[in-house]
Amino acid sequence: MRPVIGICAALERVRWGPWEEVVAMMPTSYVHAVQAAGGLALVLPPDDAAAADPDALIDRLDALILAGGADVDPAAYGARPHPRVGHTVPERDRFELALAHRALERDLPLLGICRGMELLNVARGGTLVQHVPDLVGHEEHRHTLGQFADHDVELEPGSLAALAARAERFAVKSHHHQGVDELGEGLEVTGWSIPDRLAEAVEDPRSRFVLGVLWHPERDESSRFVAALVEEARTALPPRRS
Ligand SMILES: [Mn+2]
Repeated sequence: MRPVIGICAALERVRWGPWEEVVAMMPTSYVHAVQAAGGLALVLPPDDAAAADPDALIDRLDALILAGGADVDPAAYGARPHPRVGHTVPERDRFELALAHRALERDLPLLGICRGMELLNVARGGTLVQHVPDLVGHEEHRHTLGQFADHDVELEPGSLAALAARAERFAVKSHHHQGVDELGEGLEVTGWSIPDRLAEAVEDPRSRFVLGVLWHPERDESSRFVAALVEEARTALPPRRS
């Protein structure tokens, strides 16, 4: 049986062919990374009924990916918007936060990528740096629209992040606007950008597999992060309601 990996869709206004409308979408890089690892990718559009009753959806999943995209609404962590905060999608925030809360309670394997790592931190009560250049003084985590900035990361030896990567220092594809400010409850920082030491990986050592990375492993065929999630989903028993 292929483990079912839910991937939370983005909601964006998109133009293609003769059409322009709001689309629930997911780059195929995420889908292909799941499929290449032997998982069945299920793209999940925001759904207020599922946000109100996340079990109905989580019962059908073996793991969850919180994907990249728009900035999380600062209201979600009690902050006022920074002048440089990007556009936000409250319907997506509502859905993903509800799903993340319940997935964490049920110890469903969870991988947060970029925005997804930020959302994981907010789901655990943490806050975000709304404009990373304020913190590091440069634009090297997102220097060009539509292109990745490459920087190295260093991972804590023995952490889930390092075990998933099978490496402790390597180059990553970075394109993020925000980062972790106050760390969420139960999370530990296990990865840092080089040389500016921004928190780039967080995990919950008390969970089966709860990991967030600020870079884009799904866009890197040599990366093992998505495969590690699929392997965990395949080997473990389905998570139980309680
Ligand atoms: Mn970065």
